[in-house]
Amino acid sequence: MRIHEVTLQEIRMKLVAPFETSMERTEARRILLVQVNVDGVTGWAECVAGESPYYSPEMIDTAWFIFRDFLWPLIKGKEFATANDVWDLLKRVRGHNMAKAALEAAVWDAEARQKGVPLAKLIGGVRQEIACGVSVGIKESLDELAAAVQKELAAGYQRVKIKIKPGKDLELVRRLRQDFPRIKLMVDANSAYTLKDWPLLKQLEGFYLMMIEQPLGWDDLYSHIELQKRLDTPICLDECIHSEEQARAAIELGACKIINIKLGRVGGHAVARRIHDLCQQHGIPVWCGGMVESGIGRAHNIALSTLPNFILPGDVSASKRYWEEDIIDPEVAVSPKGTIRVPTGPGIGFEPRLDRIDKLTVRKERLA
Ligand code: OSB
Ligand code: MG
Repeated sequence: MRIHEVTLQEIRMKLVAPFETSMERTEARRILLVQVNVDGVTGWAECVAGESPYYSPEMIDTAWFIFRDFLWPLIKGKEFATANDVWDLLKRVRGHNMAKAALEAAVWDAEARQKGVPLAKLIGGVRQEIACGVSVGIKESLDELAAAVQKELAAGYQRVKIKIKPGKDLELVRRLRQDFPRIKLMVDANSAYTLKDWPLLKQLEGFYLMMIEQPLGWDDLYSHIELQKRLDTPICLDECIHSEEQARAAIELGACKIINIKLGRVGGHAVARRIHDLCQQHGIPVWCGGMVESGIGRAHNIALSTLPNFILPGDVSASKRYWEEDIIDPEVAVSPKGTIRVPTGPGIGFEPRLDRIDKLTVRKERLA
């Protein structure tokens, strides 16, 4: 296989409602889409880097720059046997996993399309449908939060994650447990606490949460090890797990009991699968995280979620939770039991709507 041409394009999409975390409030996304031409077959992926370097050091502009000036020259003109080999071709560049993942995942889509098989099958997936949860952002009031959760439960979602931050934590969870005593509930702090806050995090244990996601520093395994020793509730790591080596260290050192795998954060399907396998060998359940993706990123997340150890509901939810109109056909829909059916067509199994994508495009660059 050889990549003959790459197209980068930035689209702007307004969210149906603002999404607020301990890091920032987002009203519209700037999304980098990647199209590769692999031996005449087109593959698509989305770079999940955000508008700011607040979740990870990467953001859309660094991703675009690294992609064009460093990743593309490493792979341009190179022959490789499968998409699984792309990661190694890029290894001279350190970090920039979201940029690498976008390139790698687009090649996986092209390979699956070229072979006429669903991407889920090609990466070793085993499920026909995946279990869905939602990530609910920070709201103005407790009533507003409870109403938002009620709406998601009515739509069928199997578990609810809420975002928390200092000052907006215990009372949120207390209120939701009052209104919804039996739901699968978890919290995500996006690194808003330090180890000194452990007594407060300990108090959350009274509300039988499924897990507490990334409470402490984005790159601080040590503090999570110390915290997990003091908590019975499982810690789930997100930001900290950006490589197979970090995953191994986190598992062996007891920094977490669950891992959230995000394609972009770990650098693509090949590494995601290796982390998945490692977790499976150690009895660590995984689930697929989200990055407020358009349909193209969402489609890759659906494929990833079909691997056997994705046994907990992920943050992969319906297009209409985010967008008035998505950029794929069909849109991602969730059943009343909170599942998404895995498409059976070749590649990601959803067709990018080229006319709509072009209308939303604010910047486009061809690399050849
Ligand atoms: O921590 O999982 C996170 C969104 C942006 C950055 C980080 C996170 C999130 C989410 C949203 O929780 C998940 C989604 O619905 O796509
Ligand atoms: Mg998270």
